Amino acid sequence: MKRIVSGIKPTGTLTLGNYLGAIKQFVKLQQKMTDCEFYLFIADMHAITTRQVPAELRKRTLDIAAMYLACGLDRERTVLYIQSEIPQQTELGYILQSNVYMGELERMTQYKDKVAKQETSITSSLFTYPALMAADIILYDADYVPVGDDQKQHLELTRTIAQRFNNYYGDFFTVPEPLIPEVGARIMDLQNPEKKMSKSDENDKGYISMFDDEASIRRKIRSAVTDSFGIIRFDPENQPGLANLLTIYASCTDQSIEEIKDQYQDKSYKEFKDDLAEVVVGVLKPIHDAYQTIVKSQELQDILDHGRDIASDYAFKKMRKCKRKIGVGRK
Ligand code: ATP
Ligand code: LTN
Repeated sequence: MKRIVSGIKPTGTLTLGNYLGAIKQFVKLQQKMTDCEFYLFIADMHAITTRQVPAELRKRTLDIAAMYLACGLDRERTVLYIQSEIPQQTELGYILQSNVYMGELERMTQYKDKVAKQETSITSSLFTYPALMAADIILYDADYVPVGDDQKQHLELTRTIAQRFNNYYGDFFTVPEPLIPEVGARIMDLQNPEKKMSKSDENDKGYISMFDDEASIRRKIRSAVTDSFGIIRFDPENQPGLANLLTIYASCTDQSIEEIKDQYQDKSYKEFKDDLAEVVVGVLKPIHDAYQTIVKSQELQDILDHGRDIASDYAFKKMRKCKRKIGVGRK
């Protein structure tokens, strides 16, 4: 059986970008790829690469677990777990640090962007992050990894690391393939459509949180930056704000951008935005309602216990073999 693995960091709030770029794809893939197993986790060890408040981190970890389920993942076919509860993931992350070069890590744009934003107090784990991410994936011999566009480079490095390990020690890890959605892989900031919608942004007008109430969603869409052309067309270069809104519409409704463009050809931006707000509220409200029940439930705890046990079992066996391969410890 093929295995799909992906994770989300519990930093900041989940955004519409995380939903359309990642979680919605997981749900769609589950419907399409009925012969695959899904290993989905909350990447709390990645979250601490930047300073977190412990109580908030713990709360957000559960929030994300509940959100995964509220979005409609099939509970029977999902192994849902928390990264820190599988210590072999971190252990392999350390081993993989010895299979990746400084120059490769220095080229990672996510790292470079974060350094540019933060400038001081850059932790060494933020730098070595891609080794841990590679471990998250190859420990389980993932065949496919569904992610948004921003993770493409990390996935390429994961493949390089797996191949390098296999070349030196003999075939051992499956080399994974990324799965990046055609529409919705890069949802942009509503106030600055040149940069991706990010949950760690200080300006909350730029992103729609999955926890936003209806009024905030409507307000944020109404005040999203567009342009002065006044014509509804898909032109990311000259009308990036509008192109982003069209992408959000298409991704939420599973319609093509072409269809939506035709539908709104003679309409004003205001009419389009009002309808888009309804579409987004229509998607997020039922998820939010489901989340509120799930987050408090014992079932969530049981699912996470079960996920930890299944993932642990695989991780334990794979790591034992891995250590034998590389010659650490006694045989
Ligand atoms: P940050 O913005 O704080 O760096 P993040 O949202 O990029 O965090 P994660 O929460 O780990 O980091 O991302 C989870 C998944 O959501 C990844 O697959 C990522 O590619 C996807 N994703 C994140 N932002 C967007 C976006 N704006 N558009 C599409 N997909 C996104
Ligand atoms: N690095 C990713 C989150 C992440 C991930 C993973 C995604 C950590 N481990 C494994 C897919 C597979 C990010 O910053 N968005």
